[in-house]
Amino acid sequence: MLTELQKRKLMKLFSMYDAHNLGVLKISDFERLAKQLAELRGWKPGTEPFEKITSRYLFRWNRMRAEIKQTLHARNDGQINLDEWLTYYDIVLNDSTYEEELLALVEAVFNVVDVDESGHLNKDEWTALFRTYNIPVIYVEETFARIDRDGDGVISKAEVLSMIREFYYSNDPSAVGNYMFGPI
Ligand SMILES: [Ca+2]
Ligand SMILES: [Ca+2]
Repeated sequence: MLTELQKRKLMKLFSMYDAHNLGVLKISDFERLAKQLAELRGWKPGTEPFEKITSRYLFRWNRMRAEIKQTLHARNDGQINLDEWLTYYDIVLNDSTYEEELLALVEAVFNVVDVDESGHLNKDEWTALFRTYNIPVIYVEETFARIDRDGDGVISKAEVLSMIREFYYSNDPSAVGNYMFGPI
């Protein structure tokens, strides 16, 4: 069972996907996120990197739809509502075999957002991530400072992966990763 803290965080994540504030997610939300990420690099539809990041988001969409259908016996209405979203995460966060899959998307996103391919994210890149995911940029400064654990002024992939693990899994209200995308 998801804890209340986990639910808060997953609601935040849902809102990051729900760019048009409709309360339901559609495949177009997943496609749009991939497209906006590709635009950070100037990748056009039909190019290999564009199709690669898009296929990762479509894989996640299809995975969610399949789990929801199987668990809730929900008919395929082409949408994912909040209850279904939480049901999906209740399944995958309690199955350790999914951890690698969850983190694979994070790593792929990191690599796209690392526009100058320096191997880490600077504040401009972190800001671009927030814009892409519909997170108010007023939270850039405080989240950046918290996630930059070693204080070297940039966010490493290791820092992101350890924080996102806390975001998904931690039940400790004081865990820094809870707030990696701003208040929950
Ligand atoms: Ca960079
Ligand atoms: Ca750092």
